[in-house]
Amino acid sequence: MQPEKQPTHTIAPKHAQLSYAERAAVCANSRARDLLLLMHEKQTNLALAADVTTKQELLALVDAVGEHICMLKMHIDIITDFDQDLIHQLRQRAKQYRFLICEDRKFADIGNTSVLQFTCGMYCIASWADLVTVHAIAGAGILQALSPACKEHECGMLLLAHMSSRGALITDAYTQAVVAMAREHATTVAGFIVRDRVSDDASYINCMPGVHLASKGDACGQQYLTPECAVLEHGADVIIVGRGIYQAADPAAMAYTYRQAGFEAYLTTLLY
Ligand code: S5P
Repeated sequence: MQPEKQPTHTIAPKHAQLSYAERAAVCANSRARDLLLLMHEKQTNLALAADVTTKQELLALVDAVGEHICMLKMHIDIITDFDQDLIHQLRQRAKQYRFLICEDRKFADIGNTSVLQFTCGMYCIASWADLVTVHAIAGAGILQALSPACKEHECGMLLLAHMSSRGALITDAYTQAVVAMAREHATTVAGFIVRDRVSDDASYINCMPGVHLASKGDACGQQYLTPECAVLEHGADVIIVGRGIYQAADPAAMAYTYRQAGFEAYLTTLLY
């Protein structure tokens, strides 16, 4: 099934933009380029937040929605029966369905420790992740340390510029400092995790979690936007959807619905 190609929205987007393909041509980071090209060719800006806790559930979910997503975002440390075969199977599926794998590790320690967390331990994230999430809270050192390690392992960093949860402590000044730090590491930063687009620099991908079609939030402070609102009003390039998809009665059909909503909203941004 392919999504409709013609936009159906009448809301004017806040952020007119270049197409994914045009942006891929100006990316300094190779993973950002890969992701934008894939989004363009596969016609999807949907990322799945696959927060399930067993290998079987994860692989079944990926088989159900793989054809609809551009990125699989995972928390590998919540899998109770993790083994190396899981990584092997996920990499196979990433090739088969064509998506990038983001390990949402949210590195936040001093640089030296973050590199050890990235390259060592039972998960050995550096050996399989295309993208990883990073908090810049520790200061410039975390990026100075992670950047060469990411380059060596051909992994792109997504910096947390905002958080979607109510009462998040991130201020505007913090966000601006994160964007400035990204400029120092243009070849290894693929983009940002945002609530509102933080940079009109076409080479960075603005990834937005906290997206749900039917809910406004959860009991623990999560806050949701609809896909249309995320893309048209908040400038998302990639919408990240978890429970909205994997808790649905039919995750594949729901992923298709989110995919259509997200991609049509993107097409609308190209009209302005
Ligand atoms: O600010 C954030 C950043 C992230 S990466 N807010 C988030 O919700 N996330 C992640 O997005 C979170 O860790 C989870 O994996 C996903 C949202 O899941 P959902 O079930 O609420 O859609």
